[in-house]
This record gives sequence, C-alpha cells and structure tokens, in this order.
Amino acid sequence: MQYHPSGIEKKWQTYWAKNGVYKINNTSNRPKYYVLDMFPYPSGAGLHVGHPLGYIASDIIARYKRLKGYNVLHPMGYDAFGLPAEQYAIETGVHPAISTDKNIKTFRAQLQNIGFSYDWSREIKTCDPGFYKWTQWIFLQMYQHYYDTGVDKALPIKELINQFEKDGNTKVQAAHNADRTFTADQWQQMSHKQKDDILMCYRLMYRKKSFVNWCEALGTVLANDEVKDGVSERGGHPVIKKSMMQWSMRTTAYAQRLLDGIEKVEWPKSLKLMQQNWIGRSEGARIQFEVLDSPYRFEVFTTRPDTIFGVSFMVFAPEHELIDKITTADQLTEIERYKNYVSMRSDRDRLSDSKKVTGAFTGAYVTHPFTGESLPVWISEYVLLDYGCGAIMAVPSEDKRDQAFAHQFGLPILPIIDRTQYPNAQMEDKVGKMIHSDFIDGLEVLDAIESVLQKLESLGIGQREVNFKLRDANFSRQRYWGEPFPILYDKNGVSHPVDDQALPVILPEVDDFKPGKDGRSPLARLTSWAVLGGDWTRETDTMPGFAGSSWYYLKYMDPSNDNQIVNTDVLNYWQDVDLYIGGAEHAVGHLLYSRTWHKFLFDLGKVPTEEPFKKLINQGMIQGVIECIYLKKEKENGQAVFVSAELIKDERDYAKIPVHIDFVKNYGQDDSYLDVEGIHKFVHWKPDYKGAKFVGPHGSHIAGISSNMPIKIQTKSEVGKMSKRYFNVINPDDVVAKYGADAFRMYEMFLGPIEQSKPWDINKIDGVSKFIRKCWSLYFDEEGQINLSSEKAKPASLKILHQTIKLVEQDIQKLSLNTCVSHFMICVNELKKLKESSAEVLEPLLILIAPFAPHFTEELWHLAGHTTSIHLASFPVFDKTFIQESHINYPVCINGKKRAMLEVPNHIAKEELEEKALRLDTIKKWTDGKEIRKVIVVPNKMINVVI
Ligand code: ANZ
Repeated sequence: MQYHPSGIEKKWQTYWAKNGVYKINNTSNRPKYYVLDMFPYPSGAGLHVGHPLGYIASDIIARYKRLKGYNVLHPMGYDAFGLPAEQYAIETGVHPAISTDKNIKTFRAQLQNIGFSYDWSREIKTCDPGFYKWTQWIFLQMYQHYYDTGVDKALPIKELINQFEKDGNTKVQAAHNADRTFTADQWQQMSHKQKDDILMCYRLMYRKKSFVNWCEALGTVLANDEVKDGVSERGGHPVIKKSMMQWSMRTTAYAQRLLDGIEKVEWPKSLKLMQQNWIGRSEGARIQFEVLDSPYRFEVFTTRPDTIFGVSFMVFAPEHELIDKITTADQLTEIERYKNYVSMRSDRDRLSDSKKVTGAFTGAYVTHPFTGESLPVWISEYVLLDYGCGAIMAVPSEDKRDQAFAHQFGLPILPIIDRTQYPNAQMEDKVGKMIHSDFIDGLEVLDAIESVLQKLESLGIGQREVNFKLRDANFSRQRYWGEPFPILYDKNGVSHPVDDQALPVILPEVDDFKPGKDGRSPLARLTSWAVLGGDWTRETDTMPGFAGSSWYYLKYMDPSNDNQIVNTDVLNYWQDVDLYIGGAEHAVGHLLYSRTWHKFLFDLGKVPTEEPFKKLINQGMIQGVIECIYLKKEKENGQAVFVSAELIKDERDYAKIPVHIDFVKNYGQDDSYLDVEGIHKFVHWKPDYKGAKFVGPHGSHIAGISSNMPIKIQTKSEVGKMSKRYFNVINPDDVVAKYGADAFRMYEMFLGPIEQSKPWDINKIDGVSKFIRKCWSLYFDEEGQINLSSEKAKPASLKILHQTIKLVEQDIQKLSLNTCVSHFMICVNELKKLKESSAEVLEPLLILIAPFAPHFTEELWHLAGHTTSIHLASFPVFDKTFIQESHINYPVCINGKKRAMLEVPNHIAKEELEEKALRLDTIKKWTDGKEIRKVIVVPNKMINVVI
C-alpha cells in the first residue's frame, strides 16, 4: 500500500476532532502536566514556517506526556488586541474585530493543518468580552490594592485608608509615589478629590502625570521596549517625550520578589540574566544637598558615597522640577533651549550616545555637606528623571560619564582614590585607598563607603537605599482596539471602579478609529458612551497589548467559567505551567508583566503558586534567505545607482535592498544575479527606481536599460529573519501540501537543537520524507498487505527497539528532539535489515514515533487492528534485559598494555574470569617464567595482569 500523506492526514485530523481525542477534563486521577505555547498575535500575514517550530516541540512533549499517563493541558489561543489590526482599520475602514476574526480563522486552519493536539474547546481570544471581563476584573483588584512593604504583599486599599484615618501617612510602609506627608487630621480635612489623588500614589494600578514615549504618527504612547533608536518599533515613526495623564502599573513594588523568584524557575541562563539586568538592583544611598542662597534642598542617589570628596559639580535631569525654581535669570534661555533639545530624545538615545556630551549650566550652586564648598548645578541628558532621585553628585575622577562632562565643560577633576596597589584595577572596581578625603583618608573603598554612610546617617543628611532600574509600566493607550478601563469619574474628577457585576465594560462600536490629534483615544469622541448622566464620565483610554497576555495562561484552565477567573479546585489541580515555549523577544516584557500579575494574584490567594512558568524554553528562529542588491548611499546626480555585489568593497557605503527571489537567476548558487529581465521586473515592481543606473562588473553600465544588453548585476544572499519585508516567507500550508504534516513536523525538529536559530533548507526535507516512507514500508509485505505477525520478535530487533526507547526517552526529557529523529532513522534501518515483522516490536515503535508524526502512525495503528487512537495508548516501557549482551569482550592487559581479547558469558565469576585470562595462549607466552604479582579485574571493562 502506497503512502499518501494528504488523504491520511485529513482523515485523522477529522477523527481526532470528532472523537474529542485531545479533549481533557479538569478532574482526573492522573497527574497533571501543563505545556503551553506563547499564543500568537493573529497578524494578517498568517503563519510562516518559523512560527510552528516551538509549537511542534511543545506538541511532541504534550503527546509524550499523555502517552506516559499524564492529564495534559495543551491549549491554544490568540493575543487578539493590538496595533496592526487598528492601523489596518484606519487605512481600510475594516473594523478590527472583523479583520482579527478573519486572521484567527486563517491561523486556526494553518495550525490544524499541522496536526497539533490542542484541546480546541479551550481556545481563548483576548478581545472576547468573556475573556476581557476578567482582565478588567484583575485591573480593578490591582486598583483596589496597595503594596505593603512591611508584610511584603498586596493588601486592600481600605486597610491603607484605615491607617490614614488613624495616623496619616507617616507610619505607612508601602510602595508609593507620594511626595507629601500628612497627619490623620489633615486626611480628614481633605476633599474627595484630594483623597483620590493621594490614594492614586499607592494603588497598584494608578494614574499619574508622566513623561511618556509619544508617537504622533501612531497617535499613541509606547512602552520603552516598543521604542528602538528613537523610533517606534512598529512602523519606524519618530517618538518624543510628552507629559500626559496615564495609567501605570506599580511593577516596581514587586521588584525584589521578581528578582528572588528567578532563582526558583528552570529558565535559560541568558533569559534569567536579562530579567535580572532589567530589574537592575543596586545598593547605595540618598544624600541631601542644599541649594545656595535659596530655601531648596534636594537628594541624589549614589552607589559610591565614598567618592563624596571628589564631587566637583551636580547634574540634574533636565525635567527635574527644581530646575525652573533655581535657574538664574541670565541662564534661563540657555536652559530652555537645552530642555527643548532633550524632549526630542528617547531614553535609549540619551544613554547610548556616549560620544556626544551635552548639557547646560543653571547658574545655581549647592553647598558640599562636608567641605562647605560651592558646587555648580548643571543639567544634562545623561541623568534620567525617573531613576534614583533624578539628580547626581558628579565625581569626574571616578565616573566616565562625569569625566567626559568635566572635560567638555572645563570642570575640576579631583583625584580621590589611589590604586597603585591594584595595577590592573578599572575605574569601576571598588578597590584602592582614599586620598584627599578628610575623615576617610587611608581607608579602603569598601570601608570608606560604610564610614561615609554612618556619618551621613548620624548627621541626618543621608540614608542607605536600594534602587531598581525597573520602572512602573505604562498601562494606558490612547487607542481603540484594547480593553476599556472599568473606571468612571464623577463631576469632581474622582475615580470610581465599575461594579464587578457590571463587568465587562464592552468596547463600544465606533466608525472612526483614528486617534484624536489631542492625544486622546477615539473613544473620547464617542460622547454617547463616554459621558454618562450626572456629569459622570468614563475613562476613555484602553489597556495596553500586554494586559490580556499577563494572565491568559490561567483562563485556559477554566475557559467557560463566567463567575471566577478559574474555579479554585481547578486551579489547585493545574497549579502552574510546567513547560512554556516561546520566543526570546518576550524576555523582559511579557514575562515580567505576567510574573507581576501572578504574584499579585498569589497575594490575593487566587493562585496557589508564586511563579507562573516553572520551566521555559526559547525556541530559535527559522531563518530565510535574504537576496539583496546594493544601492550606493550617495546617489549620482540625484539618481539611484545600483551596484553589483561583486563590486562592493566596504558594505557600509551601500544600502541593501531586499528583492524578490523570483527576479533573481540561479538562486541558491554563489553567483545569483539579476539579468536584464530581472532588472525590468525590479523597475516594474519599484517604479521609483525608473531611470536608475545599474552598474555591473567590468564597468558595464545600464541606464534606462535596453533589453538586448547582456548585463548581469550580481546579488548577494544572506541568511536572516523570515519576514514579509524580505520576500522570503514560506507558508507551512505549502510545505504540508507537498510533503505532508508528518514530514514537515519531523523535518523542523530534525533541523537542529530547538533553541538554535537555523536556516530553512528545503533540500533536507527529502531525507525525512524518505524515512517516513521507509518506516511505512516496514509494515507491509511484498503484496502491499499490512503485515504484523503475532510471532515472537528476533532478539536483535528487541534490542534495537529497547535501545531506541531508552535514547528517545532520555532525549525527549532534555528536549533534544532532533536527535530523537536520528534514533528513529537508525532503528528503522536496522529493523528493515532484520526484516522484522513482529507486532511485538513494530507496534511499540509506532507509539514511539507517534508524538513526532501523529498521522501516519495512527493510520498504521488502525490498520494493525486497533480501534482506539494511538495517542491514547501507553508509552513503551524500556526493559534493560533486552539490551544486555549475553557475552562480554574483555581486553586482557599485561602491565596495562593490551595483549589479547577474551570473550566470556555475561555473569561469570571473578575467579573463573582470572583463570580463563591466564590460560589464553598469548598471555601464557607473556607471563612465561615471570612472577604474576596480581590480576586486577575491572568488571565489564578490562583485565590487567601485573608481572
Ligand atoms: C557618584 C558616583 C561616583 C557614581 C562614582 C558612580 C561612580 P547604578 O549602578 O546604575 O545604580 N546615577 C544616579 N542616578 C542617576 C540618574 N537618574 N541618571 C543617571 N545616572 C544616575 O548607578 C548608580 C550611579 O549612577 C550613581 O552613583 C550615580 O553616579 C549615577 F565613582 O554617584 B554615582
């Protein structure tokens, strides 16, 4: 019988769906296993062959665990709110809900075509009101809680109000951004609005005026990780700093717990390090300074209090509120000009542009707390407002940025550390003896830090402080396609939560998706929705893309529950995600936000674990070939000049233009090129380049191209991202249509270790496809009849089967899925040679391969007479007796040098073994006439005769 994947695969996909083979229950006596894929954003482009790499790996694990007797939760859903659908709506007028639904249909069909074992009855979409009801609910819980640093957990805001009523806020231990203290009496006197403003400084979801990354073109605020090099990651539009009223999430309250939790999870080292750096804990101190001839004081944050006698000026973040108050009249214009310049720069630009030193002098001075000297106050972009205190004491002798600044503006550099004892020490190393430093002179740096800290504390002008780089996350978007906030404002602007019973607050219909020029969301224009009776209004921002994805993994446990996020018993059963597979790009965004939400829900007693994802794997990328032609960066007479790759000397002088591979001849060889026809096609495709000049090798030129010129422009192919923008996207549907889903799955695994990025190389799929055919043929006789005998299998066949079981099981657990495929190949080759047809070997082999290639194994399983799915069978049990050799071959050595071999039965006694070794002719010859001192036997390894 011939192997025809298409018929078989569709048949079994339908069977699995109809019979609910992958449908699972929340009550089971089996142990649980939860394996999760990072759910996709359903983009208009559909899946390319890179996306399923992780999904195939997780599916193999899910299937393996099922065969091992686990109740496996393996769901799929869609991260369905987000910018692209909305941009598309703005361009085409198609409602985001419609295009998103259409894209989801495409994604689902593509996924089903690959034969994944998802329990589709649990599918979720973050844009579904039934789902975002709970996103809104969690938001409200965070809004109604604060973080108590005394007990180190989130507590109801009511308890905080009780404290305010009793003692004001002076004794409160809480994460906050309040800038004033008050007594119980003062609290009682406050208006509702004032109280609301104060509480906002403590809530875990809170509103504040903050500088945000404002992208005019997209009409929205972007998160720091959505901005790359001063432009939006999506679309590359300019981004500026703007002060706006925004919702924020107080992630920073959880900074230490987020850091501690990293120790407890099984994640890649590199990923843990990225999270640690992003959280960025640093121990130091706050030190107070007084502005000369003025009532103002301020604080700086420093990790190096020991360097206090090296301070020669102060630097403030340009946005620091004190600047306007202390700048002298003659420096006002200069300061304004500089602040204007900085407002156009992203944090990343400000920190990375190390060569460029900029700043402005305020005209103000401060007093050094120990020497009493006057130090000038500057502003510069290298000091960020929202880190530490937004101001620093500059020590140009010990800090590189301060040093560059001092050089640029001619400020004094005071040496304070003698490192002659440490010839290899760097400036950043905390070693050396303090000099020119008053009461710490002669101390080692670490002792000096402690000494200065104690002095500052005793004088009451400084205290120890731990700072984190982690910032509270902006939680507002001025866009349409997101979750509405369940928040109302009364006529005084006081915030009120929507009643739990009134959730979800449904995203209303609008006709015009464009954000307002005033920076407000399209919902703000919909007054019928946004304005309620009695002067009440709704919050019209929407939540960011990461809201739904911060907790979606919980809803899969109990998707249809409308009364709770997840039923408590169900949560106690599933606990957490055992294995999470997804892209490394989510290292600091999604994974930090979801860990924060999870810890918050843990504090509320809503989830039983502190960490959501026990083990995590980042799959690599499947790369595509990018074919490029080169464009000279400087045009000639205003016209584009394309240059043959052969002529390029320094790539930096040229821009690469990715082109369609079908323009290019001889693709896949070293000398791929555009010929005249290709150039015509290129110009037709990019009319902007009509009349462009193409410079081929040997100085041959083409301008205005005539078709009979035998010219070639060499192109260059490189391996890189698979993306629409590089015209190298391969649709898995096409591969499945040609080779079958089983071959596609096995091929993607066979490409290499799952964590590695690797180029798509279709030539290799033939090998995998041949393997499947070979394996298939093992189950048929010469007449093409299914042939599984009930006779005992040959010992050699059992041996290879059990060796394979052992290796595959070992490797699956290590997630080394590529080597599993090699084990199958070796096993099938051996069994083919042995002409094995016994069901005793061939049936377990099918189960072994089934997680990788679920379709053809199911077909053969049924042909073998089974009536239930192979995927509900049991994984074969490794039995070591089958692989034990009946005989052992011992090398026999004389004084450590091998002289003979001895084959003996497996379980022979030591004495007998020694006797046999000494009786060997060769050994007798070597020992003849010599004294045998002793015979050493290393069991199963060797025999050594010492003479
Ligand atoms: C004096 C000093 C002397 C410093 C020295 C460093 C070396 P991390 O480890 O990143 O926490 N700093 C403080 N706040 C800042 C801000 N808002 N923007 C930019 N820089 C800021 O680094 C803390 C150090 O970075 C602080 O210690 C401060 O410079 C600077 F030899 O103070 B240091």
